[in-house]
Amino acid sequence: MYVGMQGDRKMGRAWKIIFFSLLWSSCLALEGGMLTPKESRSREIKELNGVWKFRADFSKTRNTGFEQRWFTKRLSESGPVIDMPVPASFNDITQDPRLRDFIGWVWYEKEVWVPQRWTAVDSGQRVVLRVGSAHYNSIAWVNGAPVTQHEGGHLPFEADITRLVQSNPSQPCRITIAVNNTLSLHTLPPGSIQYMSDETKYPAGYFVQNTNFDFFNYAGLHRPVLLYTTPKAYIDDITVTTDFADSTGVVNYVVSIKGSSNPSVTVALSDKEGSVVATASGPAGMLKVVDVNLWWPYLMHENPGYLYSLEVHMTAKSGSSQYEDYYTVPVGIRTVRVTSHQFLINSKPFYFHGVNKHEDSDIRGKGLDWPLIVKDFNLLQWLGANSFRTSHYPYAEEILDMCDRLGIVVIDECPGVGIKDIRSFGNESLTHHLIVMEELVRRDKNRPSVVMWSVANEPSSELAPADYYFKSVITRTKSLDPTRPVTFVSNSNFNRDKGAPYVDVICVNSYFSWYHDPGHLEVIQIQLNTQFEDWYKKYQKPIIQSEYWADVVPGLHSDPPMMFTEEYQKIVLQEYHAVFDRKRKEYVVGELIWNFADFMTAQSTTRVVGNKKGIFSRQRQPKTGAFILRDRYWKLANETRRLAARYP
Ligand code: BDP
Repeated sequence: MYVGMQGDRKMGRAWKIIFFSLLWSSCLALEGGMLTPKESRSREIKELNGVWKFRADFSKTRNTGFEQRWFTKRLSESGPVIDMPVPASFNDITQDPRLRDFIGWVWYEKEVWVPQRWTAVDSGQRVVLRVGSAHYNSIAWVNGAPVTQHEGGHLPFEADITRLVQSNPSQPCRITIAVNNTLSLHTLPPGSIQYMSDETKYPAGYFVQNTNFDFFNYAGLHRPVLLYTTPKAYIDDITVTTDFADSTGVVNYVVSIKGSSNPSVTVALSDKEGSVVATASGPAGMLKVVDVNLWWPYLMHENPGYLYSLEVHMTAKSGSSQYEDYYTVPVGIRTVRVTSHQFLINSKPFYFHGVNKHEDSDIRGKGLDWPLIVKDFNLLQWLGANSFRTSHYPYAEEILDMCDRLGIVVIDECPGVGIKDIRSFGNESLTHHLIVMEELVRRDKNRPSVVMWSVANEPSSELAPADYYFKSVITRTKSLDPTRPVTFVSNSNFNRDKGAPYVDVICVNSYFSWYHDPGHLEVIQIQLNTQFEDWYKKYQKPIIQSEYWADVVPGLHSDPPMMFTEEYQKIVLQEYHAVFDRKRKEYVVGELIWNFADFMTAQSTTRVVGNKKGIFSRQRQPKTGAFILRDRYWKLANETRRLAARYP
């Protein structure tokens, strides 16, 4: 139940009518592709980033915007608006604590001129509105007409707005997007609204949002919003899978076209220098690449992240019109395979030495920010990290583009974090989870950097319904993408975990001497050893230590070491690493520190302005742990490379 969506008694029905009339179109959403918008000879982009008009609906019901139909006119005519940057979370932009902690509908608006060459009725163009991510539930209008609804942050959605922009070319186009950050038991991540009805303690109508995850529920238009064009008959989706044998690479492709029943398709694969190395025609086929340059992870090869370019060219006739569309997808030729004790990339053992991250920074919250993105990749490379997990939701396409190019290996996680309540294991949640996995695979399926899907983080996987739930989500994910292993990240007991039988790789989080036996550094080795042995004996699957570590407040010192101090972090790392070094010779295939950088959380007695487990501060300055890891990761990289050279 969303705040502002409570049903007739409390909230009125205005928004519901809009929502259900949009349901049909949202059901169809997954029929199409979700190619990253790109300019080409046939496509143009107009970015709508910058300052938007913004209004939070502070009314008690949070429903006034729908009752008064704010989308039908300029937002400023509905009442006071403020400036809001896009992309950004709205929470940390103003000095208003009510906005930082706001739950309910917020309204964004931008007016934009659409070029005449796009709006002319005979332009032969489609105009598409694309939102990179809006957290959580969003409805978009163009010139007052509803165009799309999307549930879930972190993944893109779009709407064909051709008719609307063509019907009114002499006016700027008004884009209104309402976003609601309320989480329910059936959203991903789940959450719940708790009404505090005791008026001796709380103001009338007081409520809070409860969640079971450890990061601030930032909200707003988090990623770029843009308009792009395609011809009326267009390339809707491309799926690429790759393989190789000896020195010959294989690229299998499938292209789907919309807007024409008899298109003709040709594809050309070029190398980094732009020379065409293979061509084919038809909507599906196979390309062979002699003397292939494989896509290798960072530090595993002197030329990591090698990308070919697959240019797809479509021509189609519809009536008397001729359409032509071009789209280029980067292709990294590589394979991924899992054995009982190894994770193989291009048939060589790969060891994940990396981090878990968050999309999080001062002021921007979860808003996409290029300086931050490039800084983070510089830090990852400095650290010698070859991988990260997108804890705990899909990251921006812009970030994954960098991973593809630099060879940073990604475990791509969906927003299935905090699935704790048994009511979040029913059909409604499962159906939504399956849709989210489909959206995620559809978006990221062609990325060489993505080597594994993670369907959840630390769910209550010991509960009885977890068996059917995870069996369904994992089986479905594998059927969507048979080329990649699937996992979820567990902190359950190895014997009682109901989801583990279905995963390809065991990912396990543990915080020995922190959440368990706090202050007792001497228990780490024995407990970690037991953890690995237990899981391996039961499942004979490779294991990744997907989280470990401790909060550190830089500048705090204590010897003998005490929790939170610089000295404590060193010993935690030493103790964990001693066990990793023994077990990586057997079946442990990776270690991902929690976390790359300090990050914001909800306020609580255990969080001092956020979670302090970063090896970098939130401002990206290194703590002592970063230097220790740096030494280790570069050594591990050398070993992985040496081992790869020896491996057949
Ligand atoms: C783990 C969670 C992660 C938390 C971390 C912590 O997976 O999201 O931030 O604990 O408490 O259990 O620091």
